[in-house]
Amino acid sequence: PQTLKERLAELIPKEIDNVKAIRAEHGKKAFGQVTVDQVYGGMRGLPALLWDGSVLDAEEGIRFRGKTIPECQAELPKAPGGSEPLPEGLFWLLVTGEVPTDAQVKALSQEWAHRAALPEFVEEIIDRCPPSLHPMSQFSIAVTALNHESAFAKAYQEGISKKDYWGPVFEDCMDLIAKLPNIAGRIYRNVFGSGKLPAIDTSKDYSYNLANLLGFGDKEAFVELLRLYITIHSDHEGGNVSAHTGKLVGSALSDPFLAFGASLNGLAGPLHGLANQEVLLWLMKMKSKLGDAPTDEAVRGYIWDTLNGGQVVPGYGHAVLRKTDPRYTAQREFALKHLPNDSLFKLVGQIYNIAPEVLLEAGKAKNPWPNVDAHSGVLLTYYGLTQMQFYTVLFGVSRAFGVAAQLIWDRALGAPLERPKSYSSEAIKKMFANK
Ligand code: CMX
Repeated sequence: PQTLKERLAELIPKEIDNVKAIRAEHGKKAFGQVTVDQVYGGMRGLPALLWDGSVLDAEEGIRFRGKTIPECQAELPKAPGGSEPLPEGLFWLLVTGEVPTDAQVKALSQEWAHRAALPEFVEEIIDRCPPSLHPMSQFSIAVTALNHESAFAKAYQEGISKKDYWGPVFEDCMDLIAKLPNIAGRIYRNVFGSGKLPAIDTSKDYSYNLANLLGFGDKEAFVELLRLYITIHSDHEGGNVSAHTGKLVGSALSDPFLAFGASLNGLAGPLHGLANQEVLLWLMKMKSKLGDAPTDEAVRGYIWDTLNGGQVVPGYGHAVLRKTDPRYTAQREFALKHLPNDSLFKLVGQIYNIAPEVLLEAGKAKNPWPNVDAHSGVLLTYYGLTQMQFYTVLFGVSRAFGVAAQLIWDRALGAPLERPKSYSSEAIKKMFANK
């Protein structure tokens, strides 16, 4: 079958023409006003970035290349006997906008398996990290160190022409994604002490190998969960902290390892990816305080205590979304199918019925509904992956798919260095003094 790189080589000249035509026709048109509040307010709603893999609608949630999560579940290739989409197919979709064949997905699984080995010095770096260093810090260090092997950094030193950037960036992105399971598996086993890493099985798919490296290869339902998990966590348009950071750093022509290492440092923040760890900690504290089957009143009181303590309710709210996150819904449906009677799942469902009311009554959060992080930990816990400090690493493995797809396109389209304008408060005051 045609490889992803071959297909990409056909698509790039067409997309360059497409962008030229868009800019010729619309280049001088304005999206609208930029207000002073947006500059102080974390740039909410400011149109500022090009991102092709996915677009987020505030009401409906994410679409990957125009397809909703249920559409991806229906249309993307699956493992034999499986019912969740293979992330390999999602990556093909993010990069090309097209649904691949089973054979193309299989070839991608094999290619990633063949690229999966880590340089020895990266293994040693991970092994030297103290188990008390947060898994996300270890993850970021290891990914950054892969820059030693970057095809793009090497080609740049050798004077590669601008129009050819995308080739070695593509190679680096394929290596990046391929090597993440070995990094994640090694960190998990080092930190939580669960024995020696097995070898990658080149006949199996990416999610199986990741599950197996973590010690869960014999649990088919967990492998299915990872397929869904990676798919839904892969991409959430361009403005979120991890995606935007990767794009920004990549715009300096830092190679994909450096760019994605930076993404991971942003994902490690509690308002972003670390929220999945925070949700589980919060749930466990709630359980230990209120018992296994608390009343609605007790749960309501616990949520109020969180807010009154000046803390956020983790897993709720969103900077863009204004409805229940479809990534939450996809995980809820997985739980209804595979673990309907689990007590922690029931608690998550109970909170879903109560937290939005409380957040609305408190009156601050613009979105009282759950996001992706409100549900992921309970699924991982059910299958025995109970170490919540590791959860954001799995988010990071997934997020590489979306960031990598855009890094390839940015270099193919010759995206320039990012350099928005900043102002001091003094300058803002002066600028609007008599207006
Ligand atoms: N609990 C308590 N207060 C919340 C809240 C929540 N879940 N969500 C928003 N608020 C508060 C904000 O802290 C803010 O308070 P201040 O005015 O005192 O600063 C106010 O409501 C308005 O915020 P907003 O415009 O609704 O939300 P933002 O766009 O500023 O922030 C987010 C979005 C996600 C950081 C926020 O909703 C939050 O902190 N949620 C909890 C953490 C979380 O789940 N993060 C994961 C998001 C998904 C991901 O990236 O993985």
